Amino acid sequence: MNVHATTLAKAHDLDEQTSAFAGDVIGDLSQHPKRLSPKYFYDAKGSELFEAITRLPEYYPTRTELGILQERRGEISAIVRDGAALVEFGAGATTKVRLLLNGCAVGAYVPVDISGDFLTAQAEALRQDFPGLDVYPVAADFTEPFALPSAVAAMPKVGFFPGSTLGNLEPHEARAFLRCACDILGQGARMVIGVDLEKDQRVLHQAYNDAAGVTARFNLNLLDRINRELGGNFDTSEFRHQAIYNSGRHRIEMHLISTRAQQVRVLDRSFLFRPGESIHTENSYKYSLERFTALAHGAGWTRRESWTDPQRMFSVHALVAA
Ligand code: AVI
Repeated sequence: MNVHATTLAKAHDLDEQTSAFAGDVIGDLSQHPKRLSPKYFYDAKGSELFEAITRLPEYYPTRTELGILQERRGEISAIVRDGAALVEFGAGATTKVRLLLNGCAVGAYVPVDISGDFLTAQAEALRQDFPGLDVYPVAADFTEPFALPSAVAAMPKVGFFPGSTLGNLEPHEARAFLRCACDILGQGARMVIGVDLEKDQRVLHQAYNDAAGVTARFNLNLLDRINRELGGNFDTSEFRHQAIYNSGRHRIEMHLISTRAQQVRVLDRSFLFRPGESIHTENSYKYSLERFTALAHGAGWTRRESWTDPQRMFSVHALVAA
């Protein structure tokens, strides 16, 4: 816990997770420009809204990646050697990993996620559907170093990082994550990773500004979460969702824009907003095959194979630890 969070925990009698959230929110809203970390999108409501996003007609990444995993399952399964421990970084819905588990004879499945409750439920569902599969959940922040369970020590390792979650990390964080994954999985390890690609800006714009307003609700839920968990008093009707493509930086940026001058309280702090002032909530980086290859290479991985859909919207890569 940082100093800020420790002080808040004492003053407001918060548990460890809530005080870390409070410390980050207060620190980030004190920045110029203001920001909030996208890792806080995923409370129960936010996870539900994200699942709804993945089913939107405009949001192509999920169904396109699933299509590639299905279409290329023979080649992708060949990357996952028999008896390997499949380590999934950030365990979301189990749809994608089920595709791999169906096609491979893995030795064990190791889902790694910060949310212990979610992991337990997910592990239980997989044990039921794949009797005999050894599942060893690890409750950890996958962007930080963590230890693999000793039961998988002797198995070859294959990382799995679908969904282009890599794109939500800043490029230096993405490199650090890939380097850390390489160290954790060890020499000779392999990795299957999904990465969203650069494309027509109109397609990107629609994917993050859907007509039904689900992405807007997902973005605004962050303010609701601050109200719920930190006693904030954000009036969410006075903020609007904005997603724009920043072509120079190859990323979709999500913002919450204050529609008027206002003052908002979070715990015992007040924050002033100018009309039109933004809280920058998320970046979603889009890669070219070349830029992704260079990023992986700089983090100790060699790209062995890549698969895309016919429209080259999304990519799945097999990496080998150099
Ligand atoms: C989880 N992540 C890869 C999503 C993305 O596309 O960057 C999160 C998201 N944000 C808005 N829509 C979806």
